[in-house]
Amino acid sequence: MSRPTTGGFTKTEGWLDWFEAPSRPRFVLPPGAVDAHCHVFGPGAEFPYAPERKYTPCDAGKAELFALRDHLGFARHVIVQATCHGADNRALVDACVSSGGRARGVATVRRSVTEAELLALHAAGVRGVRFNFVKRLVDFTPRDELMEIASRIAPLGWHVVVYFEAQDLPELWDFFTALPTTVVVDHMGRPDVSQPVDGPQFGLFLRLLREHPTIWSKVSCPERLSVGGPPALPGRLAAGEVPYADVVPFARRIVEEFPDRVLWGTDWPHPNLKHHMPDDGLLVDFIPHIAPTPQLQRKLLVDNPMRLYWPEVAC
Ligand code: 0GY
Repeated sequence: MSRPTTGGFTKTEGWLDWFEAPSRPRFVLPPGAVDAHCHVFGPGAEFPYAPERKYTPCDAGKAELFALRDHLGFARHVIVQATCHGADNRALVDACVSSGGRARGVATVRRSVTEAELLALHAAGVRGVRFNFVKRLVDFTPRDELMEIASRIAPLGWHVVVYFEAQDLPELWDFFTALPTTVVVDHMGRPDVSQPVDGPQFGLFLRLLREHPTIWSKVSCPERLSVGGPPALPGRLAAGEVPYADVVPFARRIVEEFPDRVLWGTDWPHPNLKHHMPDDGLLVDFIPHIAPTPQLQRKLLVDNPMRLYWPEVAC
């Protein structure tokens, strides 16, 4: 079914809307689980998309996000500013404020942001900023501007979320390791999962985590990273089928070696997927394959995100 983008915005051609009726996961999430990476898009009529955006998504507002949270069984979520909203965080702030304390945010800000604006974002629930280095999504921002922003948000206790592609890690290494905050890497630094898990590309990312205990990783987005593609049948798994099996060794390696520095998220509403839209219920069923014990699941889904986003709440 088509959900046209509103507010005079037309979706990017070929845009895939989110999965209409996600299955109920077989994996039962631990109480208090956090979806630590999701987005809101607009709606464009209320929260216009940024002029500098590289794509125009379908509208995907807070009501649909909250419904998905409840359907999948999450207690809380972390809403990450998507590039289609640039540094206009109003949709994210509105969702956080409307969530009754169940959402935190990761914003995008420019060098021109004022102290009062940062404090207002904090009051709304923002706990981090996102620096995006994926060239198809953003124009280049000078590193000194990003470093200045990082030094200004550090006293608030915020962290920096970084999004980049694996081939760019060598060039970004010195910048990441100089950041004065905790650094959270989106989607495992986007490894090429057709390369060996013990190969040099993923090895470099593991080395980054080993040598820098302030760097964390989201073990998210198997649907984006998989070369093998989605499960054969929409909405259910065949007997013994592992969803996005080719991504499992990568994510599991990180979870097992760095259990206290990993986060997981749905990435709903899944921007820029060209070939298939994942069933979010099956994405949840990916979790026990990468975090095979209740202890690892609890760290990944509850303890770690709570420490980073809700430190004031005792788990
Ligand atoms: C993601 C991935 C993507 C997009 C964005 O902010 C964004 O536009 O993050 C992508 O296209 O790979 O995490 O949502």
